[in-house]
Amino acid sequence: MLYLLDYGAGNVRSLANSINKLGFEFKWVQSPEDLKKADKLLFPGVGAFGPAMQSIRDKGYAEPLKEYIASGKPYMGICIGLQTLFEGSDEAPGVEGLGVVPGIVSRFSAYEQDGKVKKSVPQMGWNSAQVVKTRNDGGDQDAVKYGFPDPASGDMSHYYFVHSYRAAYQPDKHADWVLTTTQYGSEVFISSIQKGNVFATQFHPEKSGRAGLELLRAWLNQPGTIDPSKERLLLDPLQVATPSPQDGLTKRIVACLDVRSNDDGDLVVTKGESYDVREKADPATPTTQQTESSPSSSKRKVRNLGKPVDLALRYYLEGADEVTFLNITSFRSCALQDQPMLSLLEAAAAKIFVPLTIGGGIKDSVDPDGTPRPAKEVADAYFRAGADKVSIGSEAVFAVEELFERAAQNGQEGESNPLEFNDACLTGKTGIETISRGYGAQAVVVSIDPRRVYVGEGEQVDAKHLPCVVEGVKGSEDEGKKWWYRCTVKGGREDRDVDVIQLARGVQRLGAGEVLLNSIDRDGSNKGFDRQLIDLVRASVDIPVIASSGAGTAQHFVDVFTQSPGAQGTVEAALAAGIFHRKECSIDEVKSTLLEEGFKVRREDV
Ligand code: 1PR
Repeated sequence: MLYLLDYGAGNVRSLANSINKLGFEFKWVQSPEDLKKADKLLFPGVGAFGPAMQSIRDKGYAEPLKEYIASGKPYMGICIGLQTLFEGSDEAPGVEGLGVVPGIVSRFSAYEQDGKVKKSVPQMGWNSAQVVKTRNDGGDQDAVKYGFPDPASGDMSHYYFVHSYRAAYQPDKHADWVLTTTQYGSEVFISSIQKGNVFATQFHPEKSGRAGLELLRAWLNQPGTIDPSKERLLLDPLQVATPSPQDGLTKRIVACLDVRSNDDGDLVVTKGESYDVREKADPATPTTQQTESSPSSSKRKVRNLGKPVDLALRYYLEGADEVTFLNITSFRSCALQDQPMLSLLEAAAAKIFVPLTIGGGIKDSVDPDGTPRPAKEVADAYFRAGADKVSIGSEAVFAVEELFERAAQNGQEGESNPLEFNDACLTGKTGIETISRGYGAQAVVVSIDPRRVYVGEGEQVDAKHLPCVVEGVKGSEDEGKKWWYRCTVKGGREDRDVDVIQLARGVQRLGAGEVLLNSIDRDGSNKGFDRQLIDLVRASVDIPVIASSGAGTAQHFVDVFTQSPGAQGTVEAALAAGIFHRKECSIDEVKSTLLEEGFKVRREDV
């Protein structure tokens, strides 16, 4: 019997879904005794090294786990399930790992080439894996193990990685453990290990589309104990440790579904222009400005672009690297009571094997019966339903406002960069902090809804927002204009006195792992992404940034992924909604154009 070890820290639903999809059955490990009963054991892990090891020890799993591994029966670890096999991790100094593989896991460096090149940490996205070892399994000399493509075939499969810590590849220590290596920036790390019955991947096969499912299928189908003496090295491990000029990380294309109830009460995918998701008013009806909250809005119908799960499945099959659902009216209700979004997510996670993000209403709330629901509890429900990341909008702005207030109280008023705020400014209680602690920074996205604030001739901008002021590019429609980017809450309905740089840095300081950068001005405009906004935020933080709002053509994706002169890097992902919903441009067309322009993208027949 196959057993799955859920130590209670992460989203194991997706793995369970993939196993079901492949036609296998499994049981959950409920007690240390179950580890003795298992014939095959899978240890998936998201989250952080410290809490994972702590939980394994508290539940009495550590020794039985080591005994199971020593028994020769098939064992597979995923992500933290790989890292815990090592002796320890810099993520949790002093916490002992299982010590099966020699070495200590450590953090990616955010800067390379003497600080000239910046790379985002965590590594989030699709990267390749180079097989460096294979097994002579009695005849088929070059059989490649565990579903990885044969290195000689030229097949470049991609797998989904999301991690800040990695086991750097050290040939003297790991030559007989390493199965594949992967390069991020100039760092070569172990992306999978295998020795005898032990197999583990740093990436998430359950989130890696067809390539990942093939890998899981191969492991699930393998007969039994493996004799390590029959394994042999295929390549020279020393050679593999030398970085190539470029890493294999692809640019991610994210399909976004804004979800809300329409006027008949059905949950639909909608799409707005500058966040107004209702049909345009009859031109005969005079209105001043059409906004979602304008008096005429309720008379206009909510645009209905389709059913959320159907549309999400279409995007998965068309090659989306990620799918994001945003519950855009969540501010009206309590998310935990909002069962339709939970069941929507459950249905999507059963069919879609790429990362799913859910946003809207991830905040501290109170049930109608008075039961308090901290943001972490709301997020727990979404992770259990199949989310890989949660996206926080309004609450992130409030949390950063409070962060600035505490910094001022703590004598840091002279310091304007939240990345420099000391630990005394943190309460550890905000949604970003609690969710990041429980699930890891990579599981926390902050969705920013900024709006341009134009500065008229002779007008002054508050000194704190001066770093955020930009001028229109010569020759563009903005030439001669000056503006800064103000953050909003409640889907653009309320302005706050926080700019995008303050917010992006503040949320990174609180523990967010990624920024989803929208633009109210560009939303639904088809004019292309707001490059100045994106460069401003990209240069302010070290975490990955997803560019969003305004995509109208495949060329717009090329533009946004092309580094601006003088910039240290560009975004790693771009999101679009309208063009995909209206079939004006397909995901495949975007990827073909990017490939033609020399960008790395993931392509596969799902
Ligand atoms: O504040 O934590 O409850 O989260 C609410 C979430 O809902 C936020 O992420 C916020 O961005 C989103 N939201 C709220 N109102 C709207 C709206 O449209 N009325 N949608 C809204 C934001 C922006 C993108 C859109 C891109 C790409 N939509 O999601 O998909 O702009 O569009 P395009 O490619 O068609 O230009 P909380």
